[in-house]
Amino acid sequence: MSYYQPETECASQETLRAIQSEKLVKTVRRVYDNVAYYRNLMQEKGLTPDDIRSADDLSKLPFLSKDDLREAYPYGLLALPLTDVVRIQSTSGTTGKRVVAFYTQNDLDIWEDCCARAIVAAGGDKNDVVHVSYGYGLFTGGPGLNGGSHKVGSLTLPMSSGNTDRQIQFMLDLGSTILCCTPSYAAFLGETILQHGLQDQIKLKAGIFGAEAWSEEMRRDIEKMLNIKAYDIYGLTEISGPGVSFECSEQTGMHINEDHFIAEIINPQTGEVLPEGTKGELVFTSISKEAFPLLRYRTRDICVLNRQPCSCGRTLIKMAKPMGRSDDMLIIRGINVFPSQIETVLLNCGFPANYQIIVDRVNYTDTFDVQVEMTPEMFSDTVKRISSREKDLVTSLRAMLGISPKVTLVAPRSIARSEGKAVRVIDKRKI
Ligand code: DLL
Repeated sequence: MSYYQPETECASQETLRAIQSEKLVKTVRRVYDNVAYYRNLMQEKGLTPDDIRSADDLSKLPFLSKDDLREAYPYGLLALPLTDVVRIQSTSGTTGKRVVAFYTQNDLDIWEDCCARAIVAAGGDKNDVVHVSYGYGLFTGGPGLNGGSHKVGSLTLPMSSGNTDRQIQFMLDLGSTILCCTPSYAAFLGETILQHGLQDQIKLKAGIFGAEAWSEEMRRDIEKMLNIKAYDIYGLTEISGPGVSFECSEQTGMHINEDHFIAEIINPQTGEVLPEGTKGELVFTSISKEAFPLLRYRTRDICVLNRQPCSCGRTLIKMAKPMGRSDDMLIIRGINVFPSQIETVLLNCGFPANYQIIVDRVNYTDTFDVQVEMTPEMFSDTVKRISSREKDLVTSLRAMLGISPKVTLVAPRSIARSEGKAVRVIDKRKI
């Protein structure tokens, strides 16, 4: 088993807690002294830095939300003079004001270390060719994994997203062994490789896929198509980017880099901290950041934490795959629907994970349409067979969701492909 930084990845609980306490106390003091926005939030709760003596005092601190980041945009949460900052990244969100995150050189080093841990956990070392097809630029995916790969000493291919034929050409010519991209792009690359009959010529052994929700069924599909082991990676721009947590060989959740981030699970309605093993909203406090440290940042990701011993030897707590967001859950005709549930049904029924959910409101009633791509085999079936498949899918979706969508099977490759995060939901309702 290899580790990138075993002294922390495999440290005892006591050591990790002591690191967290020491760093938290320092971070709180620093933001109170340097960031008026935080000082006000703490003063509103009657808190001073002296009230935070260890990680056990974390729950006394106020939460921070995306709205706070928008309000403080662009420099209101910066904890250092701008002249000490060397990089800006930004969220991939398409609505509202973007969120910007700032990094000092030390912040970048730590972020890249986190990504290096993920690459090593996926079996990477200096002999590997790491093919990075996450977007580069403001999005953190490309720069994060690129930096991590450099730290590991692997040969790094900064492909960025798009131009699928060129991606595959480089993969073949340069013998890429580890692919980093969104799971939906990995599936698309897999499909294209199979279509061209090139599966025996690629040398991939592992993939590091994240930035969007994907199911276990989708993991198995990608693993089969590309003949690799597919690892999950999680992160968010506000907290640094990819590598906040990463999967190991056990593939039963992602280890959180606890020497840099303290995780909590809360009840999204009340803000109450929930015990380990309970489902709730994930909250992160960054304790190593110099430029943009966030205290108790509400991610809106619904998740579960678990500190069972892991066969890989890491002691870092694990988070489950996010199970949806406390804010992207669709409420259709009064029923809660998670896109991930629909994906699970589709894959279980033998459909590819290329689908789109279209929700609208007509005459005060919600409409709920699911368009699903057929495989080429299904597409050559008779019209009668296709419509019977549609009916079967409606039955399976109703069983899972408690509500019936209108299902339309569409031609293979007719749903627009994304080079970044897939657009799964089109909600046209103006509520
Ligand atoms: O998506 C950072 C990233 C890049 C992570 C590359 C992994 C790989 P944002 O654009 O700020 O940052 O989006 C963050 O994406 O709050 C989750 O809702 C979702 N997300 C990220 N990773 C996963 C994952 C990047 N592995 C938001 N599974 C987060 C499910 C994920 N959702």
